[in-house]
Amino acid sequence: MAKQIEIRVPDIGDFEGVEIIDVLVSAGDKVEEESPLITLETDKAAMDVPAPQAGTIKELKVSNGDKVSEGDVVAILEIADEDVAAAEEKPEVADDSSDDEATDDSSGSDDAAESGDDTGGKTIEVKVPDIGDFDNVEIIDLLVKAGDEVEEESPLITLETDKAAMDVPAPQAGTIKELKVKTGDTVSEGDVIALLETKGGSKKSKPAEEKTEKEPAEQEKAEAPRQEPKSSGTSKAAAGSSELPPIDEKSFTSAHASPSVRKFARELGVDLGRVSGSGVKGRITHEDVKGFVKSVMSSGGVATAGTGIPAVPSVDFAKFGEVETRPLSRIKKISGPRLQAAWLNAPHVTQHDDADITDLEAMRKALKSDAATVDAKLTPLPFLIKAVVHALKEFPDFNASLDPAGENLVMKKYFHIGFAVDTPGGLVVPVIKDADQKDVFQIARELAKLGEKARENKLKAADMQGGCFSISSLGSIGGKYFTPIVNAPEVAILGVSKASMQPVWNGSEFEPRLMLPLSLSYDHRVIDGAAAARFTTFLGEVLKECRNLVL
Ligand code: CAO
Repeated sequence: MAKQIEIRVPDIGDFEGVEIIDVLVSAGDKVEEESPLITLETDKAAMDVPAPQAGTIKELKVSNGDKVSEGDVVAILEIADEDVAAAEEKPEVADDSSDDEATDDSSGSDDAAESGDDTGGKTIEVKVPDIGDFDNVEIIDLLVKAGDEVEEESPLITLETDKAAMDVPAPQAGTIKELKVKTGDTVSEGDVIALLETKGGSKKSKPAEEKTEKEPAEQEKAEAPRQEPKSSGTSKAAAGSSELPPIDEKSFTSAHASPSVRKFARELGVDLGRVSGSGVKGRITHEDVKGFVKSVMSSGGVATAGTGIPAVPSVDFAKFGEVETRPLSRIKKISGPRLQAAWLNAPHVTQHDDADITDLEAMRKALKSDAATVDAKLTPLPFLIKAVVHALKEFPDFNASLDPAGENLVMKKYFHIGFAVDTPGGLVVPVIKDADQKDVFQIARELAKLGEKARENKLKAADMQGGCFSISSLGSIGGKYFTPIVNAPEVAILGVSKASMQPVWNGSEFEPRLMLPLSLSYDHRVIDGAAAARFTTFLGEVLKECRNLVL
């Protein structure tokens, strides 16, 4: 008889309340055993929760953005009669396959200690898979420790090349016996990173063994010809992908994406190297892949949607004089693609204006000693954050984001304001959460705390998430007006330059007033020019009045 089972979040290490960044199936979908169902993302890595058996999704219990922990139910799976029977027979199937494994042992695989006894406890070496042409790649994160239980495809370590970060997943489910590497080590293809004791009686021990020998990147390559959609053109995806640019294996391999996203991209024939990631740390999500296909299709099959732009010609600078090559900082490598994605996806316009902050400056100076007693440094920025919150309440479209399909505006009812911090490693944007519920002193203290963490490279992912609107203040440095890049998927950003005394006509004479240059960049898909001019005018009035900016 058909049976229904609950699919739960497996052991995901020490993580609690992990965000679901992708729901990969819908109710009614048929899934195979091990098909990825949802993608979770911690501040360290993304991981998929796979289907424990083949069946049909009866009900999804979670949606994008939900937070889950080990044991939480994510879906109800209905298993057909024949699959129930097959599942009950599984131990015998595994027994049968052990013979094959024993045979495989003699094939020269150095994946270790494979006795052919599938009662469990085989220890195999987990090696760095094919990572393209990269050698001596740095390990930036260890995601497991000795003793941890891991599922097949769980990420074990994160490597970072000069192009992207990528995870090395577990080739099979099991227990980490020993880690052979540590953060900061450099590794190349074939290096052993861990010893894994595989789970006994594995339901798919034979395929898993194959995977051990062919790590994911290599496997993807092996699958590529089969999945390249050029010839058949029968499925919708295949028909579309015949117009997509061909996959460049090197850039595909080095793209920052989870195994399920890689598989999905292969199926559609999408070159991940051309897709900009909107996930944490620039990770490419399923939505990014879909968005890429959509943009290519809607532009007549030519990859002109920002990701397929012609390359800048490469120049041998050494021909013209002495040069030195310096690697980009880690922050720049991560923020660069995000800035580029924002610049290319959002049609930017910048509205400039001046705000009269003469009275605000007098008030700020008067409050400075009060601020010092509560350990806060009162610069103009906390007042600007309060003023922006007023403007966002008046113009809610500025406190919104376009949904991935570009058809709806997601209106946010909270006021989390990001602020750009210039650090030795590059630009980061921590977020002041619930700025509407804090007074300027609290905001000033938080700005100082987050600014210090940023400069010491100690910001956590959570410190930089959830922003609705950003402010980039160059006021302490100098200059007048600039065109900040919208921190997409936010729809607007306020650039602030250095205030200076200006002669302002008051109707009868010129008066010296302290004027603050404002530059509001906005995503013209969401914000019209008139709305932007209203926003900056309103902001200017709030700053000039300045009465409501303390509490
Ligand atoms: N006009 C005139 N003076 C200003 C000012 C403005 N718009 N903004 C700040 N100042 C003054 C402050 O009042 C302070 O002077 P006092 O000590 O006399 O009061 C001085 O400049 C230094 O301020 P600060 O830099 O310590 O503090 P802040 O709140 O203005 O800025 C922070 C904090 C984190 C935003 C800043 O340190 C920073 O990193 N700015 C750069 C942001 C950036 O790089 N943006 C570009 C992004 S796009 O590449």
